[in-house]
Amino acid sequence: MIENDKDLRLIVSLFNIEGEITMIKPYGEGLINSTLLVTTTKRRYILQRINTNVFKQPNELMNNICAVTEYLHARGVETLEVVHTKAGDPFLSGEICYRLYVFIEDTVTYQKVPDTKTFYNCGKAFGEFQNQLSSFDASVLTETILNFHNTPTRFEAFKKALEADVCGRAAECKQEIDFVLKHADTYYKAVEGLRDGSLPLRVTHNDTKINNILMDNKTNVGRAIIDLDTVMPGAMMYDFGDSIRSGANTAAEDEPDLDKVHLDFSLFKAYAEGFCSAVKESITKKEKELLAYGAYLMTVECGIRFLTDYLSGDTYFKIKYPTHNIVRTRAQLRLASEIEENLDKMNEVVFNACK
Ligand code: ADP
Ligand code: GN1
Ligand code: MG
Repeated sequence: MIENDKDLRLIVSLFNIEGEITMIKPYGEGLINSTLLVTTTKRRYILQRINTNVFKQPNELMNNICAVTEYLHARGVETLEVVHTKAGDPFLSGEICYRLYVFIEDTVTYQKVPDTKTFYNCGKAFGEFQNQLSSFDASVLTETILNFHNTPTRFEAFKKALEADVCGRAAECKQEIDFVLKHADTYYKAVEGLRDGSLPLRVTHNDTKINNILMDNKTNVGRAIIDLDTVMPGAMMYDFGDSIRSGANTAAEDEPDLDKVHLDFSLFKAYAEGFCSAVKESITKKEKELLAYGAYLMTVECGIRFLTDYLSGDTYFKIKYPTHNIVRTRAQLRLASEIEENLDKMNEVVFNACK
């Protein structure tokens, strides 16, 4: 964040806030937007600087978020509440774009899953989110990032970055590059299913990390799904898969010691049971067959994205040190290969959970 406290206070004062600003400070651990906690004499807010390098159409992005949150709110679902500007706009646009949300109190966000029961609750909450949006008119949504989970397209972008090798980093990533190239024939199942109609197109969240869900700080039940920037039409497996990628890893997404990176099978089972309990009425046979594969796909895809960003000079994901993206890549590819080895066992869990 380049703005100083005085600038930030000025920015916040342009929104319809209650009370006088007492404090503004950085908050959260997202990799894309910059998030700040704003405290006033009356309540708390979340101020976000929208990453317009990633989200190139902030107007359309905010229209999506308003449409989805208003739809959920009208159905009594707790959701993000967009605070409009004093001029009546859903965000502050200009060279730098800001939006303000009401802070949802008495909740916690976990960076790491604390126990199986909490992860079961996450699965249930993300499954319910898909159900809640099942009648939402997806045609009003703009695709905020084109081909976001189109793994073959991500693979093409990787090959371009490899060929360009703008930072001369390819030589130090040989093993990772080989892995991604060798697995090329495993990337197509979701896009192919959506294209030929054998998989239903749903409204999906597409970024179902555990820190994108606010859990009640007393009951640990999912209260609100947040980070709605990537709510777009997609496949059910995307949401299931990205949660397993991020939550059922025994280590952090950026763990440098690969011996610590494993699929925690009991966490996988707990999430699958929670998610399937919510979608079992609507899930199709083919979706069921590909749910566990979705965990593999989202993990390998994320590895490809980190690797592409590393080869391109770290232009997309926020990094904390120069090799951060290759460390993240290694952890994702290690997890993906373990998931691949366990797919039969994982499918069995999904089938039982959907009964
Ligand atoms: P990013 O896109 O960078 O991941 P998020 O929208 O996920 O940004 O917000 C980052 C963090 O801020 C979340 O993980 C959560 O802890 C917190 N947060 C965001 N919105 C709210 C809210 N309305 N109420 C409470 N906490 C929030
Ligand atoms: C980003 O915004 P955040 O930190 O929740 C990314 C996801 C990745 C994730 C990896 C819009 O999510 O796709 O899976 O980092 N979001 C976007 O941690 O690219
Ligand atoms: Mg987030």
